[in-house]
Amino acid sequence: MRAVRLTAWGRKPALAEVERPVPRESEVLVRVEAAGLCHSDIHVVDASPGALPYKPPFTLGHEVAGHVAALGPDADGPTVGERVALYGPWGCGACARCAAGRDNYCDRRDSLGWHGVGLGLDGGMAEYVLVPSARHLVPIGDLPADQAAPLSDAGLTSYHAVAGVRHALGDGTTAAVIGVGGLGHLAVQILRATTPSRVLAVDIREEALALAHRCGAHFSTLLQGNTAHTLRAQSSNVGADAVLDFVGNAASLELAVDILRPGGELAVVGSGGGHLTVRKPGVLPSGFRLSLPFWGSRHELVEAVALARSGALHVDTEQFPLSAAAEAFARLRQGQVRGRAVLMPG
Ligand code: FEH
Ligand code: ZN
Ligand code: ZN
Repeated sequence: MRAVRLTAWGRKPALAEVERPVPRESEVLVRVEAAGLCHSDIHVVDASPGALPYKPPFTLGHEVAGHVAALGPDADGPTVGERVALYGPWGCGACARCAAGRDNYCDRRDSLGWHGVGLGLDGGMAEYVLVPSARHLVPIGDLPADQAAPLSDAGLTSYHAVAGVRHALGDGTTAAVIGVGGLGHLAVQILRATTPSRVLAVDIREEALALAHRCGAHFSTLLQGNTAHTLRAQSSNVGADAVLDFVGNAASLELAVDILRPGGELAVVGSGGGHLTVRKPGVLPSGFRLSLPFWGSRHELVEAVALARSGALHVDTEQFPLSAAAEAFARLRQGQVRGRAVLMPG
């Protein structure tokens, strides 16, 4: 079968012919219908030797949807032909967090040598992917594959970030989303669908503001010198009850703490290299809580899929055949992808 492989650190990912895996024991073989590209894939491809615990070669792709092609003799649950999204942050499978479907916070995450499917283990940018257990599969029904695949990371990560601050988002509250890209445009929709909050959106690109508007944001603005003042005015002059920062650089974090209401929630999702200094007394809003959400739980993926099937969550995607993987990576690197780039192995 064809697969997009990272063969060694420092090499470009390349399409190669590898053997189609055979499921053993509780494993499940999934025929891939779609695999999304994520900025984390660029970080993986660009990593210097030793920076990540992974050992190439392996197949990339951690946002995956398809249908069950074959089952190992001990696999139970899905049937051949059933359409599924892959829950991607595979943990050790044995700790309390994994047992609760929260592999994203596996107690052994740091000693595994991988971070999930396509992240140190063979992933879904291929015709088939081998899944170690049926517990990593979430039924998607007739959801189009280009929609389902990005839900498994972009959708799930956004859903998890919103879920972590939802307790602060009752009637009459305001939520701010900084960065309306592959994840942020989903967060706007998830906030609209699951909270009564007024949703504000910020980005540095005009076209992202148009996307925020299409996704249901009540107000959107470019990041400029007076943006904090503008956003405060849009939140009854008290500040936002929750800020979701999908950028995480110095400018976005500065804006986040400027617009956060005392006692509010700040979720930093983006890994843009910014930092916050915690000091009391200091300039940070009193009583605020900070979260650093990573990916999400299996149950949250079930909920994100349900939202998408109800029509409340739509992913902007650009589709590429598997043979155009190099072009898709290049476009992602140049910031030229609209929404999420998705490989369709066909
Ligand atoms: C995966 C592994 C390591 C860092 C970040 C990621 C994300 O793409 C998952 O949300
Ligand atoms: Zn990712
Ligand atoms: Zn675990």
